[in-house]
Amino acid sequence: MKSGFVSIVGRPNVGKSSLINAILGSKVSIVSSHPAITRIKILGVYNSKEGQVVFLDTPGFEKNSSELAKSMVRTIFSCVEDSDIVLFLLDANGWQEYDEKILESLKKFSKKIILVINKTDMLSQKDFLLPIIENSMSRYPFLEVVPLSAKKKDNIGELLKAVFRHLPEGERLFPENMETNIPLEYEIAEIIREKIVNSTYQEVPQSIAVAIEEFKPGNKDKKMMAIRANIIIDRENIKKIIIGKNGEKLKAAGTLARKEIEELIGKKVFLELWVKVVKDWKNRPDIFRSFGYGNF
Ligand SMILES: Nc1nc2c(ncn2[C@@H]2O[C@H](COP(=O)(O)OP(=O)(O)OP(=O)(O)O)[C@@H](O)[C@H]2O)c(=O)[nH]1
Ligand SMILES: [Mg+2]
Repeated sequence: MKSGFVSIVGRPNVGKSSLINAILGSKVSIVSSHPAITRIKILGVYNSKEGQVVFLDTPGFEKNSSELAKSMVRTIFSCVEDSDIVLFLLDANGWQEYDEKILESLKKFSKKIILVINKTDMLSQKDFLLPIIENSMSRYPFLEVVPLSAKKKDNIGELLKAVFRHLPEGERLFPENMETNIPLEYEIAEIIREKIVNSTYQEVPQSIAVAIEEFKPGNKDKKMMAIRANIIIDRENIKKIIIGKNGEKLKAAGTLARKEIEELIGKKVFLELWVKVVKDWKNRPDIFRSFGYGNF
């Protein structure tokens, strides 16, 4: 039997969270068309008859110098350090300067790296992969190169085969029925954040955090769960972007979140959302750690 840790690393928006979800066949990590969304080291446990792979979804390397971004980089490096294999994600547009920089920063760990070229569904011809693969081989002694589409769940099986080829012998690291490491409260906060983030644009998504304030059985109906969450933003002028005209945007995002949380916990949910300004929260580790970012 084989087992080990496999971290998923790459620039923001390359599809890391989509990949861990595609591998597990269920959503453990939130996905957005906006960059720099993942803030938690997310663990996804994959079991098969060959063994157990513990995948680690990591934040994308954010390009700013906030304390949050620094903490995210520490999270990424600690995941890489703990890994038996690293999956380095590139997208089907090929190498960009920022991908090169990230790969450069990983070299000091001397890890076994599999190069994953994601978003192949965006290529009009598979031939376009060849120059990318050729151009990759001189950059690092990659164990293998696996093109795939996380979104279309295409070629995921080939990636798993490649991972098992290089994984060390070992016993299970986690119970077989454990899928992820995130406490339910944070999982709920992440679902809410995904819906809010996906209803905004430009630089707003990166300014949003979600904190669960209350999570308890409903007062009147004990079978219901009452959840009160604060949507934290770092400046006042974002408030109207999130809330929208007559509160419509927040209401729509809240409805989507409520439905997904109901599915997750198997109970009806009463969801109350409040928008709150916490100035400069991204530079206040005591605060963003309480949201779960950089923890676990
Ligand atoms: N066309 C296409 N889009 C994809 C694929 N995989 C991911 N995406 C899209 O790319 C965007 C980013 O996906 P994520 O999975 O959130 O990317 P990420 O690398 O986790 O991003 P950060 O957490 O911000 O670092 C989303 O809009 C996804 O739907 C793919 O295989 N094909
Ligand atoms: Mg992500």
